[in-house]
Amino acid sequence: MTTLAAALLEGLKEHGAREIFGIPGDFVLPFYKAIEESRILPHYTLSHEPGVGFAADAAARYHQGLGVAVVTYGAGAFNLVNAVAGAYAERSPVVVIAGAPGARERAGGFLLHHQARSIDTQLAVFREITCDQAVLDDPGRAPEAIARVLRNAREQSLPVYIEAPRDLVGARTAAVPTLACRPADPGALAECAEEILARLAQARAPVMIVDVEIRRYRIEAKTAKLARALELPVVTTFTGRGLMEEAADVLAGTYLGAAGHPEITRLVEDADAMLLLGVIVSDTNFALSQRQLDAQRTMLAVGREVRVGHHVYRNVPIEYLEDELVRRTPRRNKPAGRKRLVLPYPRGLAADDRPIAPSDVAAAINDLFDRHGKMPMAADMGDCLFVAMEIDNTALAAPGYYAGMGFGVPAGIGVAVATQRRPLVLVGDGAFQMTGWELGNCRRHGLDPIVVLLNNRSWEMLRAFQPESAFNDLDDWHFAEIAPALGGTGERVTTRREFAAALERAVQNRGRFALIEVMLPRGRTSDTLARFVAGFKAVRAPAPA
Ligand code: TPP
Repeated sequence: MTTLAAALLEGLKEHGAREIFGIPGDFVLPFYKAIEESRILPHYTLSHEPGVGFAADAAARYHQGLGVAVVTYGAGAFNLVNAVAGAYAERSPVVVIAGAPGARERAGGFLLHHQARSIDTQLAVFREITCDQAVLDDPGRAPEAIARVLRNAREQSLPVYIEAPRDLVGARTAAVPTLACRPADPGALAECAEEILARLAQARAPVMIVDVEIRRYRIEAKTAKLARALELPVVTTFTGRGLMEEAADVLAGTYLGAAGHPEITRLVEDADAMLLLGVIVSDTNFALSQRQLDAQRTMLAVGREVRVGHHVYRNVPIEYLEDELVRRTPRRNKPAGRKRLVLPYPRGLAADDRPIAPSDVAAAINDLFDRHGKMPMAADMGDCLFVAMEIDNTALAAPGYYAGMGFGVPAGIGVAVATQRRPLVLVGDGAFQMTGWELGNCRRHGLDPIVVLLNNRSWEMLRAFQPESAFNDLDDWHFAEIAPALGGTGERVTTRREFAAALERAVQNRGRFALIEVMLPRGRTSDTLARFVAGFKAVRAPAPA
């Protein structure tokens, strides 16, 4: 026998959690005490629950286990909703553990502080954005409920919700069993693989498109092996940017439709068979296509389901499908030797006294990575995410589909904790206004991210869509000056020479976060965002009468 709190913590660890992010409150204080005193998992408190959620999400994306966010009832949990919605949208398995009133309080007749409508409104809200929920109000049944919920988080790669009433965290209970993920239905698997291979054999110009699930299920290497076996060129989606960093021999680049490199766009749009693995079929990934994703040429594996044309195969997890496809593909003696696409990412930035343009940021970072090796990256929403598309394909956590601002800095903290490496964060000034303060927690936690803040004093991405609106003008907050007070170093740079030098200094200077505030003119975006906006406007333009 153990306590409910210890059983939950051990269960989390067994199912792949490596750390906890959170903010305590009275309804979760007893559980927080157990977190601290048991030392089962390390914990990191941050300043605001959205940051907690983003950090847990990014950590899950990087270490491919479970992210954990622990918050108090109501005020804490509701503050986490947006981050968990984003994790759901982008299939990141974040475990939300929320404190809750105890049984006596529930029946006491008072409205309870932090309560919104009914006591269970919180549970109802999280039902919408998690794939399974457990309320631990019965210590006898709790281990089984925890096991089911954690298995589902792993199996579906989606967030789950666990509510821990504060009067029961010390109750005696048994250990949480570890339930294995359910395997594929063998009949469906065989038929599905056969149909896919038959279609690929007929195809003149097939392509493989990969997205977030292949990282969530730790199958990037397996996917590369499949691409080699099938001799398929591979592209990532926008949300999948940074995948298969280690498989440069098969990965051509990122498909951005009208905004992307024309050769990659042709590879996808001229394809007569597309094998989409773990792909979120969203507007950010496909709206700029000149051609519909018609069922005729599409084979899509996502969410343990495979659609081939109009056929749907249920209970076929993607990793089983990939193994089966490799198993059924005869090995050729001599690979066909397809010509590899080598895309020209900008580099070799002139360190002169000209003002910095957004795309110069990408060139300077490519140069930095050439000199010192790549760093794991996190990016926010805004032009910074399009700048990231101009950096060599590098592991990246970013909200490419949900597109919520405020992700970048706390995600960088999550990446630093998950990888134990120094991350590079890209963020705009609007997004930094939302969650940049979380940098103040780096010193306490021994983290030293490099943050490149693109300050155009503007919600520039919105201006790009609607240039006539003055409300997109922001003030100049002089962020670099705030950095020392938060425990880091700050530099404001305006020329390309200053920026290159500041990046180099940041790399040399370990032990505290480095904030480089890159001053950019309003009205100027990266080349990739400019193409994205133009493509988007063209798609939305009314058809000629
Ligand atoms: N609120 C949230 C949480 N997420 C959003 N995506 C938006 C609002 C709408 N939005 C999209 S881009 C953007 C806004 C407000 C402006 C981003 O500004 P900034 O971070 O400075 O980056 P920039 O566009 O200037 O590159």
